[in-house]
Amino acid sequence: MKEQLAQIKQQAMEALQQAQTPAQLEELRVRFLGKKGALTAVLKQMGKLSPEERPVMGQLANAVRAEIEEMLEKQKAAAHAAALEAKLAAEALDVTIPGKSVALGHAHPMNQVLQQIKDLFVGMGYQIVDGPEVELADYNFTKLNIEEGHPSRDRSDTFYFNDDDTVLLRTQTSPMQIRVMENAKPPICILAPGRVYRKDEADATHSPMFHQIEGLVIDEHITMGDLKGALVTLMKKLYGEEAVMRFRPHHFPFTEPSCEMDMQCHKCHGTGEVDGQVCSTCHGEGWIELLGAGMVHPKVLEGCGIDPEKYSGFAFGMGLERMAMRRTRINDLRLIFDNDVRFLNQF
Ligand code: 2NM
Repeated sequence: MKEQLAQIKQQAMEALQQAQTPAQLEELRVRFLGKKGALTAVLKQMGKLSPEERPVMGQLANAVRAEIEEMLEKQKAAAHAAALEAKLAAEALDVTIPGKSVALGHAHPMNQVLQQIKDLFVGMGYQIVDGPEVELADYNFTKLNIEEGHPSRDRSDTFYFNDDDTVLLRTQTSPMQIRVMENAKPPICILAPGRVYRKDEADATHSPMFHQIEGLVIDEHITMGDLKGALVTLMKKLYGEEAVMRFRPHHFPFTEPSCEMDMQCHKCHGTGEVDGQVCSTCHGEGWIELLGAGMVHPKVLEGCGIDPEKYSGFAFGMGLERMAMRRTRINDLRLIFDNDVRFLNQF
């Protein structure tokens, strides 16, 4: 019996040493200490012992039970600690790992320039107007003093929708100005930005769709001096107070007189040369063409129901892509339309 108890103790200790989970430990408790367990089975044989041996074996059996129970508790605590340790390791939150950065977008260079120009003109009291891209030839050409047969009405230059050439994709935003002049009484002070369309093969400087901004001011006593003031103010805001401008005579059917405005090249300061080489910014011209403008033709005013004897006005137009290309210093128009974020992220 003494050997049996020693064997139970040894088996229990070995098994408990191996056990890892609370479930395994509970199974061992039942196997060794339970009602049908190994120790109980030995105690049931106590009756066969002599009265002298009984208390000795009883004491021994109790000691074995106490030792197994102690080991059981110790292993339970260890299993519990191990489980907690594993749980903590699995749920570990490393607060020192760098966060995931969220890429921030920004306005396209075209929209940056558009917003800047709109802000400037709104500050000078202009209203922004918006209108149809599908226009009547009447508004796109005739009312702008561009008669039938004029080369700019040619089918090779304009997207027409029908055979009689009466409906088209606007080639400029000026039809919007006609619409305003027909419907509003002076003073008129508007800015018309938007898409325009011309049949051009796409290359580094041409696109069949591009953007224009046109302005129009009509009131009593408006002169070429007002035109110069507004446009020089705009360009000095865009290019800096030190920018130098010049006006050259030009011709447009819808303005008389007409002019073009240039800015002195900021790279070669008008000389056309940098270090003995032809200036790459103005191609040796010394000047950079910025926009076209003029005093609205009396025939255009009259056609819109505005008395040219009482009112006069100036108008101007510029290409937005060219403004954006000057600002970003890129020389290929297609980069503006590609929308490659690796390119756009530079601006
Ligand atoms: C330009 C150049 C010069 C212009 C004229 C008009 C209108 F409708 F008042 F007659 N709108 N825009 C104009 C004048 C446009 O673009 C280069």
